[in-house]
Amino acid sequence: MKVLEAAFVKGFIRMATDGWEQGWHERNGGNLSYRIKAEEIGSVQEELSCKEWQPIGTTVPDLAGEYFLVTGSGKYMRNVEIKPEDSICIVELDDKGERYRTCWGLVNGGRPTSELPSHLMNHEVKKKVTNGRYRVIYHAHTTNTIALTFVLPLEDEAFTRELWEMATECPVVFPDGIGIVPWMVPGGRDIAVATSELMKKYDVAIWAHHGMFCAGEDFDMTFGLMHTVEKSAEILVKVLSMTPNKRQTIQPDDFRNLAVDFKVTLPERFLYEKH
Ligand code: 2HA
Ligand code: ZN
Repeated sequence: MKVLEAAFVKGFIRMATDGWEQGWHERNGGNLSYRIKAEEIGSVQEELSCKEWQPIGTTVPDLAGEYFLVTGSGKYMRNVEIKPEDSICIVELDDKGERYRTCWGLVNGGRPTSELPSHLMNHEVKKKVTNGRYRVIYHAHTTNTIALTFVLPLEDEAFTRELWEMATECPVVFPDGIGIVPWMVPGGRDIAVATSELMKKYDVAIWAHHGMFCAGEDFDMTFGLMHTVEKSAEILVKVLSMTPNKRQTIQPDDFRNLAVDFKVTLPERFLYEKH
């Protein structure tokens, strides 16, 4: 099968377009990666031709030998649908998880996303803690979430609780909460380590004054998660634009009751009393 005919590639391209249409991907902002299943890579083997090995910039031994579909560095999310073979690529990792090589795509040259270390370290953590279930890592420049990083304390508890309060579905969609990475230089190993540390317990990590990372099982769940968090952030921005004080909101006991009916566990550290 041709790469562009494969269902996982079509799903990847649709998600890139959806993110662009949300306004989350100005210029070359944001990046997407998918950990390809063995049978999926087998189905497109005929079209793969691998270039020379390159250093990843970090080490991901638990991903040795795996293949990923990723967006290209400097490529625009808005172009993924119209010129996928120029905008995205399939990479293979070596047997130590130290190097990658491009096996399809980026026909006009280039490298995988500048955030490859963060993507791969997040994949490595998620593969482990979900027993291989999670396959998608998504980074976007979500406007309202970024805006909140200028006014809320940069603490997991504050972001989780404030975003849970903005829509009843939120604690059900991200019951484990949200982690916050303080401002750091993007693209390198340090921010990758900080983010992947948070991914051990959360599916969402916010990079202060930059954007968001989400992890999930498939394209629908990962896009839906980012969309839900960002929608909630949009509501909070609107509320804070009207008044610094909410007149009424969802209370800690309301969340506890919701948790029972929806069969989710909501950590008590997010249900603190406010004064
Ligand atoms: O340009 O979003 O974080 C891609 C990015 C870097
Ligand atoms: Zn970014």
